[in-house]
Amino acid sequence: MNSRQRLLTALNHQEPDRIPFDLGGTVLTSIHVNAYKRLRQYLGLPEKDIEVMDIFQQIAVVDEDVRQKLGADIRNVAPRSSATFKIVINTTDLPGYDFFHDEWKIGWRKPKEGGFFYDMFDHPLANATSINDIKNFPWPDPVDPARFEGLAERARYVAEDMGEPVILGGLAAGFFELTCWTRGYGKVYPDLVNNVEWVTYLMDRIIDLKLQYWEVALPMVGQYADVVQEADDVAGQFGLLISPEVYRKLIKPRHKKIVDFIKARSNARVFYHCCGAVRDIIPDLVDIGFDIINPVQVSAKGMESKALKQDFGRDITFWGGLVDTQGVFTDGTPQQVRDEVRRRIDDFAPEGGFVAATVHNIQSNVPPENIMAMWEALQEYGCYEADNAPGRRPPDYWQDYPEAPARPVTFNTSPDSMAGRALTPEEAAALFNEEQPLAPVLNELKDAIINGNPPVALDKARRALDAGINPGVIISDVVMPAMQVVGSKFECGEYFLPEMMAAAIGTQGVMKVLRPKLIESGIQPVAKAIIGTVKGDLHDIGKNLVAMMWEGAGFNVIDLGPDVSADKFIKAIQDNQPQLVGMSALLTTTMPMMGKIIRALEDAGVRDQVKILIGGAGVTQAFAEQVGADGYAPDASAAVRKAKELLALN
Ligand code: B1M
Repeated sequence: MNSRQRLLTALNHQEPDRIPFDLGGTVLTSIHVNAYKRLRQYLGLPEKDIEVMDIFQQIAVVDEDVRQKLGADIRNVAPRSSATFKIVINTTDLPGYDFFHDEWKIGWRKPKEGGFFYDMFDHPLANATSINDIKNFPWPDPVDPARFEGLAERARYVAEDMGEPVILGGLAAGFFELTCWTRGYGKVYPDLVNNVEWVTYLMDRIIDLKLQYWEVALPMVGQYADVVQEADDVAGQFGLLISPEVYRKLIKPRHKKIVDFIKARSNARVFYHCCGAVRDIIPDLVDIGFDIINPVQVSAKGMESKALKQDFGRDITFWGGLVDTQGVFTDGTPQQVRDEVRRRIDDFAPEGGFVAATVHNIQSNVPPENIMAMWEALQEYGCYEADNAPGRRPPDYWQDYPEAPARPVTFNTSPDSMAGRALTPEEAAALFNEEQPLAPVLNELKDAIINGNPPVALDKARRALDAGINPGVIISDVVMPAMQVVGSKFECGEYFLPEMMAAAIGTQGVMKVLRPKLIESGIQPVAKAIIGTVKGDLHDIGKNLVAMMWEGAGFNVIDLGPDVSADKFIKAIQDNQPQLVGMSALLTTTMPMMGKIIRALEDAGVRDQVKILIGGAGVTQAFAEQVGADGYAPDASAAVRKAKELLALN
């Protein structure tokens, strides 16, 4: 069986000779250049200049010698937008960073020191307001012939001469991702609540470009297109980022439009990449016509491999999930990696419908020993023709492995970390004193905050001040309880990211108006806090939410932004004398930076002046203890309770 037959058999939900293996076949299943260099050394392969497959993620092109040694089945033949656009890296004009703008005018930067990736810092439509701003934007040409140069011949060569499958990439990223990248995450989520017409116009403009691209690419590759790639991250560690209802109303019909368009022009299977806890909408993905789901983030909530296979294994192929890059792959022993791989194979592989790949790209901190442990376990247990094939193992099979952990990945939902418990929405609503009803303007302010309408919230706050209402009363009787209602709705799954962010942005605007008045009347904030996402890490959505929730709880918050070094934290403490320091990190590669920053605060003699609270997707209570933080909170609402507990403010 050649690689193409192997993959097609698996996609038909039948068992090939062995599980198809993907390393470097897509920009979502590859390996960071640092980990790749170490892997080559470990394999005894000659040193060479590493070709970068994707400049943003700094992942490597997996060379022929490694492909041969490891038997990789999938090869990247996608035309890439950057192929037609000359990236010019500016090394001088942004202190501390190298940067460039891509053909969508999105700005990307990489820290000069210790940077692993290029990250977005400039969103060209961040300040756009009208439909004309979208119409007049200089969009890239999706059918620029340079994009397609040599594509048909390469596809033929890969399929016929190499006997490998052809995976055709789309135009840049998914339509929702491109919406977020051009507009900015911090704007798009609230737009989904209070700027729907505008933001869906933007989505549809981007979809037009994507369809124009597919219109040319699909017939060009023709019968050789085995799989085409689409992607849109709509989930985080604990669940969807947007509610299933909003997904079904705004995103699903647009995904369907794209998939229908592709399927009307090709027999290719459609691969859909979405990180995180996506289980709740897998039936929708099947309904849309997606054939494959990636990266199958098995450590996220509800993504347990056995249950996923049981519930959806007949309808969709799992491409990923072999070993979790957030868990044992980085920190575990090779034996733990082997155990996890064996377990995932047993869960996902029976009856085909499984392509072995790590959960997302192999990150820079994964040791080569663990990569090879993964590969060896795949060789040992991933052969369908062997006696011990997945699905045909003896019943006492796991007993051979007393050390095999039931759940090899630590999950960041430790109840110990919670300061008290979240209020129910009813309890939170009862914070508004029913016996002393609020003045009408305050009632309207409350509703505007809870319903995520920032302009109305701002207007009502100004009117309340004009009516002579004390700013301290506005905060204590309206803003703080309103944000508690919002927080409790978020924690119990009634609110998702868009609703929460819209409410928090409203509160931020209100606080901006109230703060000078508070100072004038001598009212002190509850406490002063500084917060930042640690150096090397650009994930700031969660950190922003924590900052905004703290503001809503009456804290004076100084937000240092993402990519914050120890020196910057120390200076901010010295300059501002806060009682609380918040740190956020979402990457296993940047989590250790939290410990380093705490050591630096100790060395600078400022550690004892502050309480330190940490959080982020992979962070756990145990990790917080290990690095010497004072507390951990799993979400923004809990971060308010924990902060108050640490500062004894209740
Ligand atoms: Co990235 N990414 N990402 N990403 N991304 C993750 C984190 C990942 C888990 C996805 C995966 O593996 N499937 C993975 C990390 C794996 C690992 O660590 N081993 C990952 C990776 C690998 C990467 C890149 C390397 C690129 C890549 O290969 N894909 C790259 C790195 C960039 C960098 O930081 N240098 C990258 C880039 C990006 C985007 C730019 C595309 C985008 C970020 C946009 C932005 O933030 N401006 C992005 C996104 C969106 C995600 C996922 C899909 C969602 C993260 C998110 O925003 N969640 C994520 C998948 C996942 O989380 N499982 C993923 C919503 C947010 C509200 O939740 O941030 O967890 P969260 O915050 C929560 C809590 O954690 C907590 O409260 C918040 C609100 O309730 N919390 C705190 C957070 N901070 C806190 C601080 C506190 C207390 C609580 O006290 C101070």
